[in-house]
Amino acid sequence: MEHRSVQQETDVKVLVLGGDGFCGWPCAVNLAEAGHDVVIVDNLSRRKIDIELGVESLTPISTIGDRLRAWEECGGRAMRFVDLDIAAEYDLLLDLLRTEQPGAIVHFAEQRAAPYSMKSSRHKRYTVDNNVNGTHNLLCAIVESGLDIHIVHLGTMGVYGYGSHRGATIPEGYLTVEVPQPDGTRFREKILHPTDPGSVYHMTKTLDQLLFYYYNKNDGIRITDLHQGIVWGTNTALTDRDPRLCNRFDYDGDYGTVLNRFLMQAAIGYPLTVHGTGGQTRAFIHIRDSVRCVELAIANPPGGGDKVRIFNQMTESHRVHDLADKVAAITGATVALLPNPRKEAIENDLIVDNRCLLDLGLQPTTLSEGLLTEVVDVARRWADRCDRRRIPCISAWTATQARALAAG
Ligand code: NAD
Ligand code: USQ
Repeated sequence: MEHRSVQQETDVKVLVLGGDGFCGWPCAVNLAEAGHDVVIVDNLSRRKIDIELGVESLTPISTIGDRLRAWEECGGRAMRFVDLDIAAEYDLLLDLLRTEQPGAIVHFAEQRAAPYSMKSSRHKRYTVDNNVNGTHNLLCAIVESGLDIHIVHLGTMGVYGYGSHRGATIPEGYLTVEVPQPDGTRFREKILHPTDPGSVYHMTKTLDQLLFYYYNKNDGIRITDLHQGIVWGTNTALTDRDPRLCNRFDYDGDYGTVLNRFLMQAAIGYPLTVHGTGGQTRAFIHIRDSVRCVELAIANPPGGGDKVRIFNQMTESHRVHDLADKVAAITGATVALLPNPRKEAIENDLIVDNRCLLDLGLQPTTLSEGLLTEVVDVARRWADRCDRRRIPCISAWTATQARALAAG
């Protein structure tokens, strides 16, 4: 794939949808620091879900108003905030685009936890309604506005699935296939990589892909879809500037992701919660690289007429059990093999092509002992805020998994 020169666009008005969240907040401050005019759009649903689940971020996070004030007081370029539900308030979204006329929109605003999406029919329906309508509203509003806006969407590596790669490298979004014909000839075609979602949440991301494909083909919308791996770490140099800028740290059984959970569990002396045998292999990226990738994607937009650009936003793959062993070796934690609440392959390989972002200049931050220890230190500092009852993963994918969990 050909790219425009690195760092081409540096003063763009950017709407950051979901800019109050774990990835969105450090990304928003990073874009402001890079010289962009940033408007955060968020309905604060993630904070409301914390109330629903009776849990809080391990790190104390300020209100969005305090975050924005603190950012300015620390010398950052002022950002604005709009409280808007992109899935339900279409007219307000359209008005916002017409008023602000952004050059780019970073779209983080989805319900992003697989276990939360599997808790009940209500949670499944909410996740589909919120994620699919939000993405579709955004695409419709851009078409209706007539504006040429580059969408940078946070998708997931999970769209490819984790069952059947068998040593094959996962390409960046597209696959060239040969289709045998009845007359013995074959034709070649480049298609979207087949999807194989492992949860209702992951399924919504595969639906997003089709929406992007269609609106790009029909209306020429310029889109970069970042198929991101599991993000770990908490703060960046910018969110470290002031305690009021602190990023959230999810550790609970619904929203906590595997590596941050292991590091936090090690910090409080809780046996590391490996599901099944821990043979699951997943892709990872540090939060500092995640925000950098978004910056690179904005600085290097696709041209008019380009098809949806898909980057695999990950820097390394690891087996869950290997991660647990690594954390245990550094911290002395013990490892517990637990019944798996998910319906997923007990073991898989994962070889990923991630050359697009590397070519744009990403310098990967890999899993060093120093960075792992940094997260353990953050978790130790806030250990008294942890509610140990919220650590177990109790959201079961099917009745079979629920029975296995109940049997212990
Ligand atoms: P998050 O839940 O912390 O943040 C999402 C933000 O979007 C929240 O602040 C929430 O209030 C907001 N939001 C949700 N629905 C909205 C709506 N309808 N209107 C307006 N705002 C809405 O999640 P995150 O970890 O920051 O993830 C952000 C994006 O990145 C998600 O789309 C997720 O799928 C993707 N992603 C995350 C990870 C990860 O490990 N965290 C990995 C890969 C991809
Ligand atoms: N796992 C454990 N123990 C735990 C938690 C998880 O063994 O305590 C296992 C899970 O069973 C799974 C793997 O670790 O096999 C990853 O689980 P996860 O919760 O860390 O990640 P996942 O559910 O895939 O979702 C997260 C983000 C999601 C993002 C996705 C990227 O919540 O928004 O899309 O990572 S990816 O995994 O590449 O699809």
